[in-house]
Amino acid sequence: MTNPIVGITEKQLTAISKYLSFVLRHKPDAIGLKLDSCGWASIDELVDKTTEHPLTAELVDLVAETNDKQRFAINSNRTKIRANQGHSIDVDLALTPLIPPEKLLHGTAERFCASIQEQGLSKGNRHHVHLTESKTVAASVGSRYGKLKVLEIDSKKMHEQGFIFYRSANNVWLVDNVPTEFIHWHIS
Ligand code: HQG
Repeated sequence: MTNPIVGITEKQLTAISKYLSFVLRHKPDAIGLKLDSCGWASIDELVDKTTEHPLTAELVDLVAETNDKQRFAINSNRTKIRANQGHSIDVDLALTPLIPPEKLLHGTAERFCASIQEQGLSKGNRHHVHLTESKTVAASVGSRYGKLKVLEIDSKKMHEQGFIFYRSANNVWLVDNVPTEFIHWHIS
């Protein structure tokens, strides 16, 4: 199968993914690549120093985005890449910026909606606004505060505009805030 975006096969994508895992998790030295203390490498530098695959920045993006286990993270301005886990070299991962799905959900109560419509979703006392892929989770979170309202968030658009998303170990998506223009009100 050939990928229409860059004309590359799934098999080649897998080979590049394995190569990136090797370089970013274990042996950046093998190609003379420098990682920072959090494991990030410059995509330009990675592309420049790679000789065994026909690597481009677009291809790095594609591999990171399509990887079955989301092994890689790309920063918000798409200049850096790192492996999300599995390192044998010493890096400090903390929370990993991730590419979010196209839409995420936020469960809230109807009584908060006028304020949310005005100010967007804010994190309040928490470190982040909490979002989920699961309608069931959104419903149970929102129902804690009154009559349920589930909001749909344009997370892909937010990501494209530079918002940084994280996903906790238990699959809660986290973002600093959600301005109103990314919120859809039509569901539930
Ligand atoms: C609302 C639980 C007015 C927001 C769950 C929410 C979750 C606004 C409430 C995690 C607003 C805050 C978080 C605005 C947001 N005006 N209301 N501008 N912006 N709100 O509990 O998302 O048990 O702090 O919609 O599973 O409900 O803590 O946030 O209704 O993942 O581990 O203000 O808490 O996990 O409520 O829940 P919360 P949340 P834990």
